[in-house]
Amino acid sequence: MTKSVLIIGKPHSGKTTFIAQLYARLDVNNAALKLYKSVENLSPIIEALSSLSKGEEVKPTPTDKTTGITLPIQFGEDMVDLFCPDYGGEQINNIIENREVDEKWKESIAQSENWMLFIRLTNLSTGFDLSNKTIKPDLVKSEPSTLDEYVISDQSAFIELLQIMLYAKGQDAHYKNSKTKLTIVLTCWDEEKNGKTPRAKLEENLPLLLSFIESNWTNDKINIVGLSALGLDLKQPENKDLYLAQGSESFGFIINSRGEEIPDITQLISEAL
Ligand SMILES: Nc1nc2c(ncn2[C@@H]2O[C@H](COP(=O)(O)OP(=O)(O)OP(=O)(O)O)[C@@H](O)[C@H]2O)c(=O)[nH]1
Ligand SMILES: [Mg+2]
Repeated sequence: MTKSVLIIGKPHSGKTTFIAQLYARLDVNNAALKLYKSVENLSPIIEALSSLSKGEEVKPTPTDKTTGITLPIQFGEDMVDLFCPDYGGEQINNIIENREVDEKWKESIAQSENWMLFIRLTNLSTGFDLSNKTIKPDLVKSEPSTLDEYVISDQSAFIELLQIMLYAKGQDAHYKNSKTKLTIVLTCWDEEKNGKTPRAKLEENLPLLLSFIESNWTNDKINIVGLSALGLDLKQPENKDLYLAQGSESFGFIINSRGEEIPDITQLISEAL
């Protein structure tokens, strides 16, 4: 059986890091999910794997690059060939800006019944918000072009994106989506400092998005989780040493919907399928 998990994420949201760490973990055979044979083509993530093995951060994926790897996973009784696409996150910004999906994206959207939306809360742009701006009188008198250029907030952008994707999928807007499972993944969870559940975090930071999701998906098809694919911040030299000593596959965790920490990132895939 072939399945595709469509990872959707803006630039810098942690897509490539997750895919590389997922493979590293599966490869050492120390996780809930297992590979039933070896991966045929590792070239799309070889650079990321090499960086992580040296305790270094992975490099951004160029915008025009679309790759992905197929992971042959033993999932209970089934053998699932799981395709995880990887691409430059700027492609997501282009979809939102141009309000259209190209043929490649149409195909990916059509083929996948499992979407994972990666959101890095510490990296969100809030856009122009009159309620938290002090506008100086001389600025109001000046030409409109000198005011901030209007850009939509990330919250509105995510809602637009999901609407565009649902349309591309052919979802009837009169009904809640009960076919395509949506996992909201709050990435870089090690940067979050309090013990709230992922849903509470989403509600605090992106309440409109949460409301949109809950109005457009049936409850059994939504899951909101936290992910730290690295487990810690590799910008800290002492963490780099830990990676060198123990191997990148020893790190990373997810936070399930109940707020419990699970030290096995492969379980994100079990939850998303
Ligand atoms: N602290 C922390 N940093 C992370 C984690 N995952 C990724 N990062 C960092 O976030 C940055 C972006 O990660 P990438 O995996 O390149 O993100 P991406 O979504 O593939 O980005 P593009 O390729 O530009 O679309 C890198 O500097 C990573 O080291 C994590 O779990 N914790
Ligand atoms: Mg990338």
